[in-house]
Amino acid sequence: MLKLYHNDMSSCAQKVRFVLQEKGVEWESEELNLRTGEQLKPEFLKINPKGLVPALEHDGKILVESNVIIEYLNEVFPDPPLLPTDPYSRALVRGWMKRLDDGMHLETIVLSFGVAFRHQLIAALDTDEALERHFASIPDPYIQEVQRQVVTAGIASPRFEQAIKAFEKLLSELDRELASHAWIVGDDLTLADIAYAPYGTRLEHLHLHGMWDDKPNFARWYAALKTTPGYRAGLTKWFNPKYLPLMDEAGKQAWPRIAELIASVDA
Ligand SMILES: N[C@@H](CCC(=O)N[C@@H](CS)C(=O)NCC(=O)O)C(=O)O
Repeated sequence: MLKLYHNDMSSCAQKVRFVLQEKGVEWESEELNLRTGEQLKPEFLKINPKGLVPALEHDGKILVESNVIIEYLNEVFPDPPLLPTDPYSRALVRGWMKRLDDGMHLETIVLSFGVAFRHQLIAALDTDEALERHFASIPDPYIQEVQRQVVTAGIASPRFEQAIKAFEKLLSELDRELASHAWIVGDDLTLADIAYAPYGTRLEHLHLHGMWDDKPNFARWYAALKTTPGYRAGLTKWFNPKYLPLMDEAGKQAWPRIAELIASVDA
């Protein structure tokens, strides 16, 4: 039995649902409301002490970390294969996935909070003390600090600028890579494409799709990804209409400043 602890809009959960769909396996859904802090309740902290989704339970065994989970699923359910056959290409897929864990996921948190989620937090926690209690409740001290900076200063935060620049460089690199093949590592869909799908999506939801106006290969890749059954079932089906207009509106307002930041990047 497979049970996924997840959340509708969580980027890390999106990639796991994408793989589950590609593999055609049945799974049980245990959705957590991250806004009300269900991920920090003692019963979930027993499953993932970091208080983060996704977590996968397979026949009583627990796994956390989305990239670990999708590799596991690819091994346990080999069809269709989502890793290339030759070792060098497999290593390239893992290299791309590692970059997400090495920083790009954190940069996504910076963008999401800096553009949009900060407005909801500030509205819900309307005193400095309430906001500080929220920051202090975040288990990971690094994420705590990042949230303090971008929730307080938004897109004017130097930390926000750093995140935009990191994304601009990443998208430029992906655009160059995708000039010579259909998917990130070669001509077949792999875990690398699936792992990056949620990040293109988050940028689009934050009204930052202008970031690939000058990146035709990335634009083509992202459009193709969105037509796959895995994307439709793992991402589109779960998009929460309560958040999308807020994210889009906040992004629209932030875009002129973001476009200026992008123009200053030497990618
Ligand atoms: N490296 C982890 C990151 C997991 C993570 O950051 N999950 C976010 C959703 S994408 C979460 O649970 N956030 C809860 C919170 O912010 O309290 C993974 O890849 O699974």
